[in-house]
Amino acid sequence: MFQNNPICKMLGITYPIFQGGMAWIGTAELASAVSNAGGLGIIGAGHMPPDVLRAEIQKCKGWTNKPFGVNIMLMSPFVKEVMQVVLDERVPVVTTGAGNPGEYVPALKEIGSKVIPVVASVALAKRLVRGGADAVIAEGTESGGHIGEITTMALVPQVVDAVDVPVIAAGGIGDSRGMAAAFALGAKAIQMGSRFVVSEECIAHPNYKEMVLKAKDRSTVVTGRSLGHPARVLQNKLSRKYEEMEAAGASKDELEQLGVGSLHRATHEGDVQNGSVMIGEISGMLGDIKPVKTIIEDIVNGLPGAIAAADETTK
Ligand code: TUI
Repeated sequence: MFQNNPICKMLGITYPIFQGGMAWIGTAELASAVSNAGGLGIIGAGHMPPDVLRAEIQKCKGWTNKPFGVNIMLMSPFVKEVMQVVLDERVPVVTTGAGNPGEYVPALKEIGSKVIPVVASVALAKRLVRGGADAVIAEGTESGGHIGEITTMALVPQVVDAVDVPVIAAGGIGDSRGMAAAFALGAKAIQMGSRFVVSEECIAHPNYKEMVLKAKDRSTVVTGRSLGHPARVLQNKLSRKYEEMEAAGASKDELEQLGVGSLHRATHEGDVQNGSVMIGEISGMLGDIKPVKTIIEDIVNGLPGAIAAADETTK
């Protein structure tokens, strides 16, 4: 299986499954587990200062001999410095999110890193591929955290038609059915974040994982639209306070202030009422905490059945 898959061949991985590079919880523990299980583990740099990222990369190198990646969050105040760290450390795969990484692509390609930006539109996908991106991750609005406007179902085939590099589908994918659907839309690989949050290896606080396990299909809301950076989170005390303040005409500064430190409060302190519990719309179908290896094996082993079930419908 996957011997001819262009993403597996390009990156030297066994399964075309990326782990989304999540801020605070996409640590070396999770990334090395995903890479050791045959997928692509990705360290989420988030707002990490450069020395913290370097230590995380070195831990990951110590725990796996397989390829892994770093996700650079382009809204980070340390973006230039963390970019230098991934160059120094010769990280094999660099993904980016929350912006346009165009100016950094040449330097990364120069040292032989594969550059795979997350895009939420056809226009940015085309621009980045012209600028040398090796593949693109088309991420739908079903995802957790910072999101674009278009659904995975509508975005992936439009990006596939617009570029001549492999497309990785992200957003709303959490099992074999989602993977089969992504392949049907023309994607060559998938990226999952939420499914890996509820893994044994993910260091998220137990309260965070428990709230995700209890979530239903309509448990997420999107905050931050008026600030220009919408984020999908589980509805809680903080999201309700945010909505109230927004409706009452609070200033951008006051709204921004609510978000400061809120992700860490949920992921590390376990305060899932006053913190941001970022998660995707599939959280309603996540019912158990499993080892990363089991998550990946279950999805891969279920794939032929999911494809056969789709085929059955055509008879
Ligand atoms: O980046 C993500 N998800 C994230 S980042 C994050 S940390 C954060 N903290 C505070 C505020 C905001 C974020 C939590 N979750 N996903 C990848 C992603 N990228 N989704 C959407 C985009 C995107 C949006 C616009 C990519 C490019 C883009 O382009 C803008 C442009 O310049 O054209």
